[in-house]
Amino acid sequence: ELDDGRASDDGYATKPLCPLTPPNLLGRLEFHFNATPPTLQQVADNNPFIRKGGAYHPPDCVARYRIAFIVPHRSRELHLRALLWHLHPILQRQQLYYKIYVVHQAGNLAFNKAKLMNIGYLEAMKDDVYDCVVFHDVDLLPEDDRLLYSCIDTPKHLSVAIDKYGYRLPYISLFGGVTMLTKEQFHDVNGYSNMYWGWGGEDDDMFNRIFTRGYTIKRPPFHLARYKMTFHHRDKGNRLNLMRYEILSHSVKRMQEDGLNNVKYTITSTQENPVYTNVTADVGTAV
Ligand code: UD2
Ligand code: MN
Repeated sequence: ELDDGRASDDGYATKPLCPLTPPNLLGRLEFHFNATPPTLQQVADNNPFIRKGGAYHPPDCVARYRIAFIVPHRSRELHLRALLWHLHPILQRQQLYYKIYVVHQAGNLAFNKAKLMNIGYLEAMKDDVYDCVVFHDVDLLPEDDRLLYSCIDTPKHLSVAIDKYGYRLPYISLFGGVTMLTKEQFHDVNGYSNMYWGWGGEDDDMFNRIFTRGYTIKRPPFHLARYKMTFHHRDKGNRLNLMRYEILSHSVKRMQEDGLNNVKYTITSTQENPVYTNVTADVGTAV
């Protein structure tokens, strides 16, 4: 541990900066998962250079970014195994300094994805020093490793073309799925709203926050920003939120007091597993 809280100095004094274009990318990836994706043990065996808790620091160069991956999660174990199996090799080829935090909602009451993302961010920042954060749906698998998980000067929407939506962007202000912000940008918008219980609205709320703060969203080109969504039905405990438009209509007025600065939760457990860190949180219930 270094003075500034970094988990590793990753050879800053002796190694060159990693190249802008990683040298060992494969391009378009052919894959499909059957009913049983690889086990966590198989993921670990397939990724011998992953550190405890699902972290990686490129051995030969200094990564340009330090990235916390936040995956909101509850009872999608098979999706999680597929994601970890698929994502770890890509991120290593991209020469990123990263760690994967799976934020698991305790109990079986209404799901609050946005709150889990705020919690994951705050807990990750206690764990190490990061430049930016990726929020990643557990069921989205990138189809091309030239789609770089690199942070840029504006918030970035990565899941532009998803198979489930016919590889088209459903609407122009969509900011769900896989997104990426710098630490500064995320603080500037006060993180996500904590008020969305059940399915929907929290991503559009984030779009409003970003827009209000004067950012424009960047999207990588369609032929690279492709994802497969693992098949699923709507989860139990994540019913369509019928209040979402009502809450959304006040999103900008609320943003200074609803977000990162007022998120209330209790951490039930934090576990550094071999290929990911699991943070289980009690997020409470709608009041
Ligand atoms: C869309 C958005 C998603 C989110 C959601 C509305 C895209 C591509 N995705 O996803 O980002 O805004 O609509 O809330 O635009 N989850 C669990 N367990 C649960 C419920 C949810 O793990 O019981 C997590 C998991 O990471 C999942 C994510 O929440 O991928 C989004 O839920 P979804 O997959 O049911 O919703 P979907 O596909 O409509
Ligand atoms: Mn989904």
